[in-house]
Amino acid sequence: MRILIASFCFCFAASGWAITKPNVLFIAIDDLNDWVGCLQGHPQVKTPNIDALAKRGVLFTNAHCQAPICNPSRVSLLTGVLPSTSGIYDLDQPHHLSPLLKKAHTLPAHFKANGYQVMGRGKIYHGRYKYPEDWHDFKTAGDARLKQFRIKAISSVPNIKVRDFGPIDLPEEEFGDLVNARWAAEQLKQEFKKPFFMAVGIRLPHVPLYAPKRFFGRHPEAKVRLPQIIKEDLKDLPPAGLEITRYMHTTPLNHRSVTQTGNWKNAVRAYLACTEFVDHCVGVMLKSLDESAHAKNTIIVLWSDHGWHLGEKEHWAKRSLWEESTRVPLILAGPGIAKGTSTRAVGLIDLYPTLNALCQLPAPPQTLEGRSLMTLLNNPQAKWAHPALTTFHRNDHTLRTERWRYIRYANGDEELYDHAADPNEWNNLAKNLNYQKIIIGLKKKLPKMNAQDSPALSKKK
Ligand SMILES: [Ca+2]
Ligand SMILES: [Ca+2]
Repeated sequence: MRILIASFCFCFAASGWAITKPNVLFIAIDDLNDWVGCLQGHPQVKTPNIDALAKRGVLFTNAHCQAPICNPSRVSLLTGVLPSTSGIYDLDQPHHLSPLLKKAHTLPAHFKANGYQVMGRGKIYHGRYKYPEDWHDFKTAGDARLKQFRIKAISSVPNIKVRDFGPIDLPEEEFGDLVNARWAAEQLKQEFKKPFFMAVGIRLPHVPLYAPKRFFGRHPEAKVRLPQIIKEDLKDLPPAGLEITRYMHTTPLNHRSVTQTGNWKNAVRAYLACTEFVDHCVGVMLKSLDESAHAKNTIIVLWSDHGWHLGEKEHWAKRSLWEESTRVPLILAGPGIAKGTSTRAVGLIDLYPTLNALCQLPAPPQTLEGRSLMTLLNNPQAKWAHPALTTFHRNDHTLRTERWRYIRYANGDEELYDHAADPNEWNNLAKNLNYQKIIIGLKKKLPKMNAQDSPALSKKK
């Protein structure tokens, strides 16, 4: 009840005392792993603005995406429905083609249907459909960053194209992420007749890993620290796990190419620089919010759609069921939210019911499969018995609890890691008989339903 009351600001309106619902500033980051200061994923990254945000709300240090690639992760978060229920597992399956989600409200649509002013910029939905009907005001800014690799690659990795990385000599004002952050900063100075839901989707550190030069200057190549890996790490992986590490071998950004051309440090450096540029953009928005009339009545949510490998398990980018791909930054701050750190295993899918609760919105037409995080927003270390589920294509699943990661691939292959002893997931315990009880217990929590693939764009005329 304490939370409920605190979530509202009582103010005097012309008609008498009225309840003003909290605003929502919804910051989506693309492909940001745990290389954020407050998550301690990399010892050199400096993200003072995200860290400051974490201190004023609840930082979830064990939050996971529901799919380790953009579209299914975002659809799941934005509709509150698991990939294994919707059948949306890949990039080319927009939610409007899903029979199950036809009548669903996405988060922006739900806020719009319930009296909010709904605005957005940048990447919120994945893909070419922008769903303008879900917003009062939505635009995508151009991004000069997307021209550079077509003109000339910066890195020396062969055929790198869109996966290129390095500093580019363009004015910061031409980076779409800063354009969008400044748009949000301007909007936040305005008054609104209704409570607002403002979504800003930041494109970096998605490839190409280009950031303004000054962000690279902070990380001289010689001083860059590589992620910790061990030589024999792949030896205890089952065939399905090995198959995943090989996926990226068919793209130009693969471990052999990066290491044989001497680019590992350069790539790590670019990811650090891009992440710090993202943090700068987040800071632009938060500074404006703090100086605005909305400072005290705005809930801030910051999340990333999945993580990213930079050589761990000889793997690059996303598309795995390991910690590097599933773990994401997740922070909620604002009225009605305690300050603290939660180590409970939670999912991005929990955001929809959480925002519904914080803003007292009615249930949407679809059945939400996440759980409201209100208990943890009140007491970050409250009891929480639920594992976080991530799915990669049909029936390849992983469950993360506070201690364990259990992976079960569609062909029955398994991996089990004990994070209490092995935070890098080096030692696969799935075949060790001492852990069979743990596996049996976790296996029961896998989804009972594994929906067939939802229609894909390429299959529809
Ligand atoms: Ca992404
Ligand atoms: Ca291993």
